[in-house]
Amino acid sequence: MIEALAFDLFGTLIDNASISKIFPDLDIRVDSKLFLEIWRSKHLQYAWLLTIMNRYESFSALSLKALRFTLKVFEIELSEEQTRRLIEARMHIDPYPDSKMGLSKLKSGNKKLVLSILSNGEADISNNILSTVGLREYFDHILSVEDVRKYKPSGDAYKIVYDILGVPLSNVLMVSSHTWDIAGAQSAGMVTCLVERGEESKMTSDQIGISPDYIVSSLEGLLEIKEISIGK
Ligand code: 2OP
Repeated sequence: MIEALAFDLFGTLIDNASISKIFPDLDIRVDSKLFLEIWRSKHLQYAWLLTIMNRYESFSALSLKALRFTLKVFEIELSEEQTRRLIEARMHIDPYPDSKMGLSKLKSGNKKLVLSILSNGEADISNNILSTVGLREYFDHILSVEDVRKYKPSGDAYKIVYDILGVPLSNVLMVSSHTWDIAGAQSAGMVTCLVERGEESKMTSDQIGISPDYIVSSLEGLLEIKEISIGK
C-alpha cells in the first residue's frame, strides 16, 4: 500500500517551457523549444557528469553554466543583468493546469498520505517556486538531493525519501514526467508513476523500454490508483 508520494518538480508539476514568456523582453528571438531543450539537456549532462565523478555543484550553479553554453550555441549575447533576469525567471514558471487540482484532491482524499517533493533542485528554490505558484501547502516535505550531493537518477538520491520520511521505498510512489527519473526510482525499489507531459515522455518511454508501474496523463489520474486508497 502506498503511504507516501514523492514528486519530481521541474517538468512534472511546473512547466519548464513557460520560462520562454520572458524571451521577448530580453530580445531573444530563437526557436524557444530547441533553445530550452539544449539548455535542459546540457544542465542534466553537467549534473550527471559530476555525480559520476563524485563531485557536486548546486543545480542552480549548473543551470547558469548550461545557459551560458546554450547562449553560445545560439550566438546570443546577453548582458550580465539580462542573464540574471533569465535565471531568475525560473522562479516564476507556471504550474501545469492540473497540478493544483490533482494535489488538492489527493490531500483531501486520503489525509494520511504523506506528500513530498524530491527534486534535483535545492530545497529553498523548490520552496520559493511552490509558494509562488500556490502549491506549497500540499507538501509535508521538500526534499532535495543537495543532502547527498548526488543527482537523480543515482540510487542515493532516492534513499533520502526513506531517511527523512521513514517509509520503506516499496511503499512510496515516485511521480515524474521524466523516464530517467522513473528508471532511477524503480532501481531504488520505489513504485513509479509516469506523468505523460507531451510527446517526449511517451516516445522516450517506448524507445528505452522503461515500464513504469502506472502511467497517467494528468495528476488527477493519480486518484484512480487503487494502492493510494483515495476516499478511505
Ligand atoms: C527535478 O525537479 C530536474 O525535474 C528535475 O528534480
